[in-house]
Amino acid sequence: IGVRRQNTIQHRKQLNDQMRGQKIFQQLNDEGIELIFAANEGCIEFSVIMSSTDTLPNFFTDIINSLKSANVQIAHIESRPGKVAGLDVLADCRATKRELIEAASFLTKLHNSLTAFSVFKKKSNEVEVWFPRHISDLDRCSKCITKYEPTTDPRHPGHGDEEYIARRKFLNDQALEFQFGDEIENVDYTETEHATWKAVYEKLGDLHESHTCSVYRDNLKVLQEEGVLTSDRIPQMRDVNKFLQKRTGFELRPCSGLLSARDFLASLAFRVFQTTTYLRHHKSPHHSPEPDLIHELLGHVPMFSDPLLAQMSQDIGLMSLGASDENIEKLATVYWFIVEFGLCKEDGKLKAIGAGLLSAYGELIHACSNTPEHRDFDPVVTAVQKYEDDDYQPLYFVADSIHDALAKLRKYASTMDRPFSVIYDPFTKSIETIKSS
Ligand code: HBI
Ligand code: FE
Repeated sequence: IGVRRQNTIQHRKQLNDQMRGQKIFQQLNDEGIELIFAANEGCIEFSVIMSSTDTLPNFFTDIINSLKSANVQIAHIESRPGKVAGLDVLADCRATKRELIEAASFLTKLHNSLTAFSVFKKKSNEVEVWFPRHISDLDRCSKCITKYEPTTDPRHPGHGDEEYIARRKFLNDQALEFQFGDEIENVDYTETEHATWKAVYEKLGDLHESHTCSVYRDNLKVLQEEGVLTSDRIPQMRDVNKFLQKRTGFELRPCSGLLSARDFLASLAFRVFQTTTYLRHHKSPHHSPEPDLIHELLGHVPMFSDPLLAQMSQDIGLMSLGASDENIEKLATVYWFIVEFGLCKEDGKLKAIGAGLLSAYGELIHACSNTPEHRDFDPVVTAVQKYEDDDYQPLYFVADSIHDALAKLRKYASTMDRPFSVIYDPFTKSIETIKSS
């Protein structure tokens, strides 16, 4: 498509002064400026700006009539005050070259005060989004978003505690240095940090039988028996990885805080879980406004040890690769309601499967009580549900089982449009794409 240059204001003024109606259209052609040229006469998508010194109702009616008479399909139309005078109307259309010229010709005949008719190749909506294609590309997926920073946010329990802030920054800087292939460095946790860990570990233990799903309890038991998770010491990420590798192939990778949903979800496609390394503030051991190591280890790790939950997390990750912003939002919401705050039914009782609940004493009790609303998990509905991220959820979704949630999610995946499908190769830890026809 040959696209003519946009009129300069001066050029428009000149047109406005000298010419009217039909002549403008001819002038544009006479100048050798091509309105539109396609290699063939097939339909083309384009945008057109039409300017007039006339008022909105007249001009709008004329445009619509002209486009319609010439069989031009309008996908979107909007108007704004003209740069020079009157009105500019922008329309996204689909037509052949012949139809478009006919529409322009109708419009110039109908409308005396037309001052410009400019055609642009329409920007494609399908902007190609970069995404990691090999596990090493995750080095480029560590974009953090700032939310609940102890440096600036008074709601953060560490706000104003310089020592805590410095410690958190030290650990985050160290995490940022991590690159694919590096050995994960052991962290020398302080006695205060070990004490916070122990306090949370022991208090949550009281709720395990009554409030957590069997997958969580079974895996936690193995983690404890193998000495990976103990109440006295914060485990090292390397040791946790050894365990996860043999269970589901998941691995933890250090990250420096709350990541963008796109980066965070992309890593799940490779069975990589980006993990914070700092701990919540010791004054508020049973609640953290942001993900911290206790949440990752006590909430997520036992669940990532389950083959079905691991598969479900990877599926969400694979669905996110190259997805539109809108679909990323939906997937992040599904992830939120199932992997972070999901419930299931066991023996007629509500039990937590979500890591956000499994690592938060207060909300775990709240979620399984009669106070909040409970609805059946259905990805179509769940994906567009608004959620609360600085208080307890007023609504939780309940799956029959993890198996059931996975089945529903896979069905949902097939409805998410993407111009390609992705295949994960676990041997090379890479992604292949196949263009959909
Ligand atoms: N970043 N580090 C980290 N940990 C999470 O659990 C996390 C995240 N970013 C986004 C996110 N979780 C979810 O709320 C979804 O948006 C994917
Ligand atoms: Fe989490």
